[in-house]
Amino acid sequence: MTRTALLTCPLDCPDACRLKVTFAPDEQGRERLTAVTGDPQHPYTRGFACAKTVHYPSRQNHPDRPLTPLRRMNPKTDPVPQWEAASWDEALDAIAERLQMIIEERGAQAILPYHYAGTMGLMEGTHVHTLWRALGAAEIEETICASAGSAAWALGYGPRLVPDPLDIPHARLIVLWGINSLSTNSHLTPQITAARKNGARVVCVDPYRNRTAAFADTHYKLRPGSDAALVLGIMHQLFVNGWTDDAYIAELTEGVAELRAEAEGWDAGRTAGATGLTEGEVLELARLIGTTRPTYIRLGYGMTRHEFGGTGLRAVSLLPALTGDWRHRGGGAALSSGGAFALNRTRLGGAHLLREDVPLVNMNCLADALDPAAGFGATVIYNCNPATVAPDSDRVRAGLAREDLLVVVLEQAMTETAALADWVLPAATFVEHEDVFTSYGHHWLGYNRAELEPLGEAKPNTWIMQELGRRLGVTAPELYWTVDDLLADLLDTGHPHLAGITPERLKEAGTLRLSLPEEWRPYAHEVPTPSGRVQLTPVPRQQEAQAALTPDFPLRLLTPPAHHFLNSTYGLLERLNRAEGAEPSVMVHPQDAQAYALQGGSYVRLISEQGEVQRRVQVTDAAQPGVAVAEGIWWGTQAPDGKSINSLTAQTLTDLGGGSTFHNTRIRIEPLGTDLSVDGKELHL
Ligand SMILES: Nc1nc2c(c(=O)[nH]1)N[C@H]1C(S)=C(S)[C@@H](COP(=O)(O)OP(=O)(O)OC[C@H]3O[C@@H](n4cnc5c(=O)[nH]c(N)nc54)[C@H](O)[C@@H]3O)O[C@H]1N2
Ligand SMILES: Nc1nc2c(c(=O)[nH]1)N[C@H]1C(S)=C(S)[C@@H](COP(=O)(O)OP(=O)(O)OC[C@H]3O[C@@H](n4cnc5c(=O)[nH]c(N)nc54)[C@H](O)[C@@H]3O)O[C@H]1N2
Ligand SMILES: [Mo]
Repeated sequence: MTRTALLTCPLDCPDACRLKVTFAPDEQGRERLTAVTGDPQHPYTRGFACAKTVHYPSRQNHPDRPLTPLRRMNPKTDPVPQWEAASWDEALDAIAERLQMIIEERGAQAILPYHYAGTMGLMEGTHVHTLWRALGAAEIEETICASAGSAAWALGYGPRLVPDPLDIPHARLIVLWGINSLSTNSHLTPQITAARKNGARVVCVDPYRNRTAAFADTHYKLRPGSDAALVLGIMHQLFVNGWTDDAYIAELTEGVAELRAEAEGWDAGRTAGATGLTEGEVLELARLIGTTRPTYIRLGYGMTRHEFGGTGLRAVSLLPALTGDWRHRGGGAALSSGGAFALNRTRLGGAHLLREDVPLVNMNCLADALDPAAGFGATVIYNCNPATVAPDSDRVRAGLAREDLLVVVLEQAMTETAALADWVLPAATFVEHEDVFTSYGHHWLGYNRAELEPLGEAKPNTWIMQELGRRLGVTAPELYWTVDDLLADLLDTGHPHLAGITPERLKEAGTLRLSLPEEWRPYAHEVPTPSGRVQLTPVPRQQEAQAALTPDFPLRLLTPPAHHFLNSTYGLLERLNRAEGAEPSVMVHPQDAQAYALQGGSYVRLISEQGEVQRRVQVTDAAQPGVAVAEGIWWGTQAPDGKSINSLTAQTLTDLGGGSTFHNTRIRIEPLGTDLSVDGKELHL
């Protein structure tokens, strides 16, 4: 007998889809997850799951999925790990004993928890941190993705709010700015398509021709890191041509005189010079934005991944404050809807237990933190795959391989991080545990019940932390909360966005829209900043990367996500690897191919200050001269040289929010010549 259930997708994506999942018995009569699609009733998911998550059953039932605690038996520097299965008691006792020893000898701050958003569940993704705050462990700053964008948005607008995504069909101009939304926010596409049917124009601002640029009516292929210049050039035209909404500016903004003065210097000629666009393109985009109401701008966190990426995003975000688009249905700008979920987060993840004296570690600087000099004795990693996704990953891996560092990894997959663990603890998946979900792309809260018994001996993260906590004598009651306890606390705010949303109703419905006003127009009449106005100052200025291109490193490398993976999740599935092109590659423009003697289809060396990888080269005008693009955080195991693209990236932080700079790397590319084998492995030329 098959049965279906509706569950929110737990993955780190703005869509937070309502999925329809199917279970059916296998030959042993054991119920398995067999199919995933979208809930046709959900107004935003609209019945389809993305190209990746339809394959979730293959990852759920993957033969390599860890299903029992595993103890590493050979040195972590040996390339092929040997594991011995252990019981939960053996594993938890041994880990707790070692943690206790570290606490006694060096204090709990010598323990480094490391986590990100492998699951977005508020229980298994966030509340699970309670153990570390209760112990007084080091605190990891979750900066790998959204912190530059959040800090940039906060400067202008306060909390991150977005127009109702179901209003997008009312927009007449849609600008996809630094977001590859057809891949990374695919449930926006039906909204864009509906707007297009209503006559909207769709344009894309991106340094290379990605899927979204190909779909758009016009692609503005700007030089990476030049967004502030382009925005100032557009603002120049808005002011000069009187395309500003002066009533909005007068009522709800502060600092327009300074902004106007800065924009004055950015005529079309200077803007073209700085952005690599033509003067005609600058004037055309300015005219479109200046004269089309409503204009909807969708911004991606991706564009912030440069040294001055915070300022770049902030510049774009201020455009609707000059055009007044916030007041038009379907107009405005969108980065994240996270600010609309006005939950009580005071005890979420044991936030109230966090001590001020614990060391703060920026997660982008894990390579440094794992250096023996940093003094950590243990790291516990969950909801994250840093050996593949963190910058400067050769050094991250070397750190994880240290014999004197206890590495515990809670995982659903045998990732490259898990392969470097002393202990792998099998984690339950979203169909196997209960949880609560917000979204950063829409306005629905989600509740998932546990639909399936965990496979093997897998357990939810929280169970594992609770068992460690008991062994370490932690008494904080929040550590032992159930989802019901957490949910009651989260909803206990009295905030109007949660009016009428009770735990009972949410659990019954599974998905509930926030109680937003009928016509939801953020920043249209009220701005939740201390001044009550959009802050146009400090005025965004175009700044050039410190890591300037040089004759040694003449190319900028962008490393955006793949269409068929979710960060590194799904990178283990053969089928999705094939769909993505079977192996990672790098795109270079024909001019660069000629300049550096690179032959399409051949293998090349990509060399940065951090490291080197080998990839097959694609010569294509999808890239622009001087900019190479390597899509996808592939597992190193799929690469010709066994290495992740993050062997090349650096720990450099953004100007705002201490964020990551994955699109900032400077490299050179050399032909591989006749050296056809790497570490004894034949390359297929
Ligand atoms: N299929 C798929 N979907 C995903 C993910 C995935 O891995 N795969 N990851 C999820 C996660 S965690 C996130 S954070 C989001 C990320 O999704 P996006 O926000 O779309 O992020 P990126 O693809 O990194 O960057 C978007 C675009 O920014 C461009 N870009 C780079 N530098 C600049 C610049 O200086 N200016 C401008 N204007 N553009 C620039 C890149 O070329 C890229 O096309 O997607 C989520 N959704
Ligand atoms: N070069 C380059 N690097 C990047 C990026 C880029 O664009 N370019 N993007 C960056 C961005 S935006 C992000 S957000 C990060 C993402 O980096 P990560 O947060 O590491 O995301 P994933 O690679 O999806 O890995 C998440 C892991 O969590 C595990 N997981 C999922 N659910 C659970 C659970 O319930 N319990 C446990 N214990 N584990 C679970 C999954 O199996 C998976 O291995 O990568 C960053 N790295
Ligand atoms: Mo992300």
